[in-house]
Amino acid sequence: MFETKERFKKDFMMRLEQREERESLHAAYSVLSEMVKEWINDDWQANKRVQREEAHKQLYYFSIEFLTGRILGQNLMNLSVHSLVSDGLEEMGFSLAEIEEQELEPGLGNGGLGRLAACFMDSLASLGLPGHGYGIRYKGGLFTQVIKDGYQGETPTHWIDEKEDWGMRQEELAKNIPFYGNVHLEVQDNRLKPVLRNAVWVKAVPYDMPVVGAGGKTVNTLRLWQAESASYPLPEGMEQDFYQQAVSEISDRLYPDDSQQAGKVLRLRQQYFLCSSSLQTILQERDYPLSELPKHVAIQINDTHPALAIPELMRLLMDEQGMVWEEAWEITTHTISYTNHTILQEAMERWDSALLEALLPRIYMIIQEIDRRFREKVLEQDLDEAARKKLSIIEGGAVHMATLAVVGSYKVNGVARLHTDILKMREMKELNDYFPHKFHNITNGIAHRRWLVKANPELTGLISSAIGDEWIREPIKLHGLNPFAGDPSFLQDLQSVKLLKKRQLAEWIRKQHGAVIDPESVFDAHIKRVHGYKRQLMNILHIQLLFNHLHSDRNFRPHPRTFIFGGKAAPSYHFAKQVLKLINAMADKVNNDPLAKNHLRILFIEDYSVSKAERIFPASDVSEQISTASKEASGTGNMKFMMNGAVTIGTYDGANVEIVEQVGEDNAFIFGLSAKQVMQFEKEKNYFTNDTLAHDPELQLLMSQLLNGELSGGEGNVSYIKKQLVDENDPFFVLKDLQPYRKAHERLLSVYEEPSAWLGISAVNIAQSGIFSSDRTIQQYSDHVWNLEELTNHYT
Ligand code: CR6
Repeated sequence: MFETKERFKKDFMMRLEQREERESLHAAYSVLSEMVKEWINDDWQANKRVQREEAHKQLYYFSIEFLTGRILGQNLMNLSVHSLVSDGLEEMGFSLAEIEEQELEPGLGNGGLGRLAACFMDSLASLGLPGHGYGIRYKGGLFTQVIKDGYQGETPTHWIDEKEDWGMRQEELAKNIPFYGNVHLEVQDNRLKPVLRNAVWVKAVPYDMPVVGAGGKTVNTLRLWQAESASYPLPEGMEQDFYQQAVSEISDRLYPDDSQQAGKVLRLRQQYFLCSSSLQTILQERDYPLSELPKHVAIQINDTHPALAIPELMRLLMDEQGMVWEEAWEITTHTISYTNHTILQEAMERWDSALLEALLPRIYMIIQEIDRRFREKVLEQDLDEAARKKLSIIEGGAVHMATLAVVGSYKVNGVARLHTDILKMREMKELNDYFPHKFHNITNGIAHRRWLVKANPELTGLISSAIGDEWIREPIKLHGLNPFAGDPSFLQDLQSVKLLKKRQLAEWIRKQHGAVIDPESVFDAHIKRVHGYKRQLMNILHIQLLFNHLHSDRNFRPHPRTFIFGGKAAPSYHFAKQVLKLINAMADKVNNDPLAKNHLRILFIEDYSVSKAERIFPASDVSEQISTASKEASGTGNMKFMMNGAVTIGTYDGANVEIVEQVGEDNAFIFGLSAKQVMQFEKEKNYFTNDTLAHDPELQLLMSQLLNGELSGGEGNVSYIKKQLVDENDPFFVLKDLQPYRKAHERLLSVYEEPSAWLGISAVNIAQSGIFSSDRTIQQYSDHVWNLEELTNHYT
């Protein structure tokens, strides 16, 4: 049905005419997605058969989040029929872009971690590797952000339209998961066996989504579990209503916390629900002896959220399959590997032992035994008390999930070189000393197909006209663009493309938000979750410095800039919510100030999401990557900007370090404290905000403007900001880095005034961005961790 344009048009029309509401865009979406599903399905079934018959080793990526974004357009692109469909629809009077907008966006992730998982799914399939995702089918994705009077409000997001869902319910593959109960030792088959009595059972029903790789040949599966009532008797005294409510809660909504551990029992239920259902499936689907599991299966746990996979696999191998501890441990620790995504203490998962024990009594017993055995080994070494503590899984009444994850995995990786070094040298030093061969780095990457080819077809066309289109298959070949950084005619075209993308964004903003922005101004974007360490506060305070400067110095009339912000704050994170309010209050003030508005504009984009990101990255000139050095494990937005030719202003943090290594210091604007300096201050506790303010009247003025409520529409609106900056001595070094940040902006603007220099920098950024494709990342995981084999004949 997609073989030729004419065939497609005929088929599409025929199906549309059978629909009741055939005039509506939604009907068009429904028909088109139905056609794509049918088209994919044959290959999907064939893939499943081939992967089974050829006995390929399978990777399963366990993640509590998969932030896929919209799916239809992505599939059309990977099936190589996007332009055929787009042209065909246009001839029939439809716009594919409008049809794509009909799709409810699955927001099954908070930010970078969930989006990374989605990029990995795309790269696995596109490289022809058998890798599948296991996650949860939350009914409510991340909340919808509603800004009212400058404050963030949250409303639930329901993304599932049962009729149009890309996920296919697989009733017959449902699994049952036990919670609570008590463990009894009983004699069964002549041996003592732990049996869980009086448990509460929950049914897990999988919804399978096809993941189509580029070229359309490889189709993997993203399996999302939904919680439902099981047909088991309820424990004594439990009411049916109460039970049903508790069950439906499990897959009801995504936790909205980014880099903050919630510590709630519901979250733990979600984690176990995911691990148990996925592992049960993997073990049941196999047709090889269990002892060979590591040869056939690799399981990657995305941060510690699925770390219960370790004791759960032990449980299944011992209690259900009758293995002894040693053999089960050998298999587990050769099957599971772990990626760490943060060193922020508040994000490190530590579960209260009593809570874990009550919810998962058998699992807790197994964790205790893992801990006991590991302690015994550690005792054989000559270590001091502090080091031993760091090597304990259960410590201080809590289960330390990162320690469990390291002990139970065969490989542990950080997500950018600096982050991995910090893990090895500081956060997990003792573990790294104990297991020197486990730790390694694999720097994150992004799906260039979505973030460049799909999001920016105009730039894609320009690149291909210069160097051919092989780079789409092999993004490292973007290097071929380097000589064009000095080619005036290419740079002029690059400028035209950027201007076009800026115009498109401006037009969309006018329609959606009613705001007017000038495409000739510098588009400077800071889009990501709102968090103390990401320092949106520093950005907005810098704008106030500029505002003050404009009003005090007649000669200061800089090139117009539009500062674009987008991002959500966790609903209970008061500080971040005040920063958000501050941004909106500043926007009101600056955009309405007769003098300032000719030079500065502030735009807050409400309800930032993947689809909005797809519009902002291509239209940005400047990429704000200004986290406190050492705090951002990697960042991936930084890579999306770079690939679209935006220039980084940032700190030496996360993957920024490697971006600058790629482009050279002349092609990025780096400022501020290094990770080493930050960690030194933290260790010595010898940084004092007042020292920074003492000799700086500009900062003093700024602080008084901030603290008296002038910037935020009221003093009460900055109470948490004040607490952090003043009472807590500015832990993210916002004031300390503010003047260096301002100077970096000055340098940046002076280069921007010289178009050929600026565009040359932009071109180098694109040319050097290929290494940040997640294809490279996935190839590294495959080579160094999973040991997968490419499926035969995946490209034809
Ligand atoms: N918040 C890191 O903070 C990284 C992503 C993906 C994060 C971010 O720097 O790019 O993971 N960490 O590796 C966690 O979610 C724990 C993130 O998205």
